[in-house]
Amino acid sequence: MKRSIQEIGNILDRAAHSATVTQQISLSQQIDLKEAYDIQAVSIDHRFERGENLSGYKLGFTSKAKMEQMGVHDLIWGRLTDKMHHQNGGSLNSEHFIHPRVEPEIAFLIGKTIDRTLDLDEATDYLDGVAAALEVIDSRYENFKFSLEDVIADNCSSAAYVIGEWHPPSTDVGDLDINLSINKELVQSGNSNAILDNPLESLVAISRILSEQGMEIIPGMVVLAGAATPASFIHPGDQIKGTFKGLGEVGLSVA
Ligand code: OOG
Ligand code: MG
Repeated sequence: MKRSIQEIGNILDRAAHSATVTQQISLSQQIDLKEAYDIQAVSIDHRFERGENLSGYKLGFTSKAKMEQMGVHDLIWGRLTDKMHHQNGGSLNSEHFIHPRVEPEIAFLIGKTIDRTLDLDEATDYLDGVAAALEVIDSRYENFKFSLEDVIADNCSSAAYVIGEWHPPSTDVGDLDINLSINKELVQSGNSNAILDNPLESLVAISRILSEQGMEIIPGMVVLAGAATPASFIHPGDQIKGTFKGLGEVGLSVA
């Protein structure tokens, strides 16, 4: 039976809110990219109704490492809310997640409204800061498996994020070595240039995607550029640390 955009959005929000898996949409129904983003918007509206606020945007599959890990090969974008934001060094309650994974990211703090496609050489003019970040992703689908449309509808697996100390916008975010450790064991290592050859290209990409739809990114919002390495599963008791050359450390524990 074909379900409506509204119904699928409701199902995905319920899965996220109750931390229970749901079946991939694409196993029972074809949806196109536009419908997938419409479903994402419906599911996020439920978060807004519960009092969460839009805190920014994230990009996904901006590195080959991520595309290959998940078998999805197109850039995707999703919405972040204030409830997803956790303090640096803070703790994540594992009961609110299904099968969470962590990945290292670069975060941008927006300083000036972005309402058009930026050029790469002006991107930093729109920033108030750059920082090391960790993103926790938690697909609402069984076995963390999805098609491109499935993952977009599921708000790109967005679940939580942590941001390290902000650095001036002029700080070079290219060619930074990144290490991710769990319980002091190195689990992923990479370089920030794995993100579209330059993480600032993620900001250019989201400026184009959103402005073409008449959407703005406003001061105070955060943009996550996408992971530079594959993601690693996390479990209760884990101590997670991301170390970014030039940007410092960012950490999180799992309770
Ligand atoms: C989708 C989210 C991808 C990234 O940084 O590439 C993403 C997923 O892998 O579940 O956040
Ligand atoms: Mg990510």
